[in-house]
Amino acid sequence: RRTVITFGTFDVFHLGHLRILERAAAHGDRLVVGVSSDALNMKKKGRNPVFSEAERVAILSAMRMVDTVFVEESLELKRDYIKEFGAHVLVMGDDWAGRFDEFKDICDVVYLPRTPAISTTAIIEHISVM
Ligand code: C2G
Repeated sequence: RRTVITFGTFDVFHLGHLRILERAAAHGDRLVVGVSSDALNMKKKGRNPVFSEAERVAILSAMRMVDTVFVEESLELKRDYIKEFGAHVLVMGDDWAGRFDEFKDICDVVYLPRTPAISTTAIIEHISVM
């Protein structure tokens, strides 16, 4: 059984998120998703997410291709999370290309192309000018 792990905020869940989860799931038999905590998101992006971590966890947990969801508290814990969940492959969008190559000693590391022209920021801007 091959376990895939991926990470993200998944705020204002959109088609780009759906597509990367589908493609990540296709790399194995079990998909584990680390969802950024509200505090980690504030650190990464300097703003509160639209949806709280509890809401984002609930949405991801309901996805049929997602088997396990946990809250990612820190970017520095990635190696521990990979080991804890026994992941054979780490999948991320290519906005993170090269950034997680240090984990190639314990699992495969795959970067997938992002879905073009869709982002949480663009959605927020679109709604704010309506
Ligand atoms: N994504 C995508 N296409 C888009 C938008 C996002 O494929 N149009 C992918 C990203 O590449 C990422 C995942 O969806 O793999 C989640 O995106 P974000 O919520 O923006 O994740 P991020 O905040 O970058 O968190 O430990 C790493 C992180 O916590 C990543």
